[in-house]
Amino acid sequence: MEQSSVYHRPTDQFAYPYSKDTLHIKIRTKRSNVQNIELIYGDQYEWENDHWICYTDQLEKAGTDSLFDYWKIAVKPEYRRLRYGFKLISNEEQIIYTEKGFYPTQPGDPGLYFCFPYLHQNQVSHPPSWVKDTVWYQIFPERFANGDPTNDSKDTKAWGSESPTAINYFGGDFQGVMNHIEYLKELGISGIYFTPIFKAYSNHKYDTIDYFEIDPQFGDKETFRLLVRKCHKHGIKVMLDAVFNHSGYHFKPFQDVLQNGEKSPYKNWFYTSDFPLKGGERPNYATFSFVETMPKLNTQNQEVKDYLMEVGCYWIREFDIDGWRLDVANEIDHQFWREFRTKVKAIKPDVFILGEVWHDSMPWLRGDQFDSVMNYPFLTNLIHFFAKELIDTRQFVENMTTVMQLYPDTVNEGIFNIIGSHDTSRIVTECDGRVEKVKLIFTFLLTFLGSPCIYYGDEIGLSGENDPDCRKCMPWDQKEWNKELLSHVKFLIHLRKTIRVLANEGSFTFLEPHEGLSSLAYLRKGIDQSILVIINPTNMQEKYPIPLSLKGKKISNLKDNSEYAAEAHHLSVDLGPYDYSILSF
Ligand code: ARE
Ligand code: CA
Repeated sequence: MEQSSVYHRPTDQFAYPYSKDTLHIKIRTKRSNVQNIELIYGDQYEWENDHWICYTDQLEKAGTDSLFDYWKIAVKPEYRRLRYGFKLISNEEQIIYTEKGFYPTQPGDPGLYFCFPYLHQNQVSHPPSWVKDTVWYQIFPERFANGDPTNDSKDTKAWGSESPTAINYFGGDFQGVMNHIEYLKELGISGIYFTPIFKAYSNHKYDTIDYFEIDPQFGDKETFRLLVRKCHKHGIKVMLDAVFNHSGYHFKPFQDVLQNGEKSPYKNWFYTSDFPLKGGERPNYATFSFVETMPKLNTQNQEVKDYLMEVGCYWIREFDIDGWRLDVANEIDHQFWREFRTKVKAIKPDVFILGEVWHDSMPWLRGDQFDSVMNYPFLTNLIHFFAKELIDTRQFVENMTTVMQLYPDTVNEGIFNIIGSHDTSRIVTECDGRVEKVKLIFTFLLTFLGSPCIYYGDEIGLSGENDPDCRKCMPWDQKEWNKELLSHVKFLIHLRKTIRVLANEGSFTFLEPHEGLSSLAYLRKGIDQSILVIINPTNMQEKYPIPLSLKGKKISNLKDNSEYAAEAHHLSVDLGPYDYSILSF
């Protein structure tokens, strides 16, 4: 047995409260090296005649990636306290793994074992319950629809008349969103994530001038209030973009430091050392990236904290927004986010806190800071597999398992899955215009765990290279739409909203890919319904033998509502090129 690959720590994704009385315990072993694992557990204070009372239970294999097998068990400690260890069983040996090391036989001292000291109610952390039922739609307000030409800036271009650049404007605004609420309703989305809407200098608004004012190009506070009310009336949640890592160049406190240098009362609002401030390639003050017009805010400064906390509370309190997406969230200190969570949750307990972090986000997902993160590693795998065909099905399953195993199940239930954003090239462009691939990517997105988000225009096949080309005007001339893709997306959203198993009331398991076949299959299992999704990512026909015993089950293919009872034990499904099946039984 390869002991050096065995890994567990009683924290993060390896040990966490799942509910008020249940703990999840996970452990990782070298792939295919251990055949079986039993949990040895008990209460360290429970003894009988000098003998520690402990129990054993079987762990299940939760997934496999290219390096490891992941094992999991849910356990309900009777007294909310847990001491535990693992009995690792391979063909040739079995060994006991405890916090203090490996033992040939089960030690009798609970002090040697791992410890989950006490399962407190306030340690149980799930994203707000509505998030797992939400299908999000990301809107870049400048480019969705121009509903009010009176607020257009002077050099606004005709809608879609030219390619987007870092500096041109097309007049998108809140009225434009309201004019198309029926479109959004019909699409079936139930949450909108707006990129920044506060008064700012650029067309992307990530360079804030005033955190308490709406940008006049989008409308005013009354229009925004109307927009939120209209969204809520249609069952659509509203999430805004909090740009707290940095301000814009014209933000008054920064302007004051520019003018008054050392004498400015705001000099500690930013990371400055020498004066006067100097911009250029490498400004003498901290910035986002090296962008001189985005001075980094000192979020450890109490005045900055007070100011930004009030921003976070104000838009919830006064406009009833439902969530915050946190820009460059990973570059702001954890203490700030802990205080931010406490303050905004005090105003609206089920407000959604979504961090923009492109990498392993466990340090922010312990229940004390973010509810969720934008799942860019998810997107990377989809592009490598479906779009670029760089990896085969087995590798995709393994890479996606690696991503899923980064986090506790409680996080995965609400993780913000994306197939594109305003910071990435469009999914149809990543697929070189192959809409049949885009359809499969949407199929995966909308039948996977988590809270899916559609970047505006992806549903009608809008193209675009990376920023700024991925921010084209939404075409409202339906002749420019790929209507077949649109109806496919609508169908999937409808499925997700009507089948509880898909909206995270079901578990998720990848099925072992068949040797010689490319089809991808995964199972969403609920209490009284299972959904088996099978996707053929190739341009060849495939007959996929379902490796489940379905004898006697009534099966319906939700794609075409065909029904059949499984006579034989095993069923095979015929898949055309770039085809899929969604079987319910
Ligand atoms: C402009 C240019 C870009 C250029 C950028 C950096 O258009 O081509 O790359 O400057 O110099 C906003 C605007 C952008 C603008 C930017 C700076 O929307 O158009 O870009 O301001 O003026 C990293 C950060 C992540 C950040 C991205 C952009 O980790 O937080 O970079 N995303 C947020 C917003 C952006 C916004 C800003 C930050 C600034 O979503 O829209 O940009 O407020 C890898 C790394 C990631 C990296 C990612 C993208 O995957 O792992 O960390 O994200 O690449 O570069
Ligand atoms: Ca306008």
